[in-house]
Amino acid sequence: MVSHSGLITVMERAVRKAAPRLRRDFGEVQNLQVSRKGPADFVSMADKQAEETIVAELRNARPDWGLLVEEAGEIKGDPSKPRWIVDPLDGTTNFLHGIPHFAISIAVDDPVNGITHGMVYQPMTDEGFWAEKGRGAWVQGNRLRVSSRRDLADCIVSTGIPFLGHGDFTQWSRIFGAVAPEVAGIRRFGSAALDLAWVAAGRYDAFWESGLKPWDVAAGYLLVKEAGGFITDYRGTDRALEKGEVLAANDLLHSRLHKLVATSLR
Ligand code: 2AM
Ligand code: CA
Repeated sequence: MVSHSGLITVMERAVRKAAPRLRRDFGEVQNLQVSRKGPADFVSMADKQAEETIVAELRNARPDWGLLVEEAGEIKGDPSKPRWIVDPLDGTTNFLHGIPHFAISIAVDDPVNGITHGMVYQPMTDEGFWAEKGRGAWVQGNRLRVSSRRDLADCIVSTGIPFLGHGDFTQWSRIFGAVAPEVAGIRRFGSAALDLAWVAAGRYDAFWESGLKPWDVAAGYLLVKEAGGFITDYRGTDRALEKGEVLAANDLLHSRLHKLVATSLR
């Protein structure tokens, strides 16, 4: 088992505190599927509860740090200190539909060094993917490494499809039109944080999505990098996080996919 810094311990404690309640609420959501009103209000409560638990735990550990959180927005802290970036429930739509594919995402954003720590925790499988800048990416004590597939024809590529009128569907479908005929499969599982963690774990060979928020991407961004992958925006620059536009892949495939993406958007 690899040793990690105290910050990873703090993040782990926060996700483990929020997870049992999320699991219980998820069980309840499955019962509510048949009710006429549906579980929407209940899920937004579950989301808020998880956020409150996580924020309380992180603030308690580092009282002077700021936070950027999906529901509560920006909570100011000492600007010379790092801040937490938190998504208490990534994959809310899955949760709402009783689909057990969602995660908690927490990252540390340092004013000088950028994202230095990241954790994506999947409550239903009890998998905690974490990374520390310069110290690798890990899950359950095992080092993560992006896949070594080099033929697009063998690859599974994950994506996020623009939904409910958000995002640029024309752009997405152009990229899809260029990538889909070349690869073994495309997946849309609905949690960007887990998509990135799974690229880091070599389960997916690549991932693309735009219109993402910092809390969807921050932890997964570091996981991919520390697992030896490449993560850029669609132009191939290092601004994926700021732009919320992500092309992530193993080191052997990124430039080939980037060419396909660039050509399709020309
Ligand atoms: P969320 O679950 O925290 O909202 C995947 O496309 C990303 O978009 C997810 O990380 C998800 O984060 C966000 N998202 C928001 N609304 C969505 C929807 N209706 N369907 C799919 N993803 C959605
Ligand atoms: Ca999210």
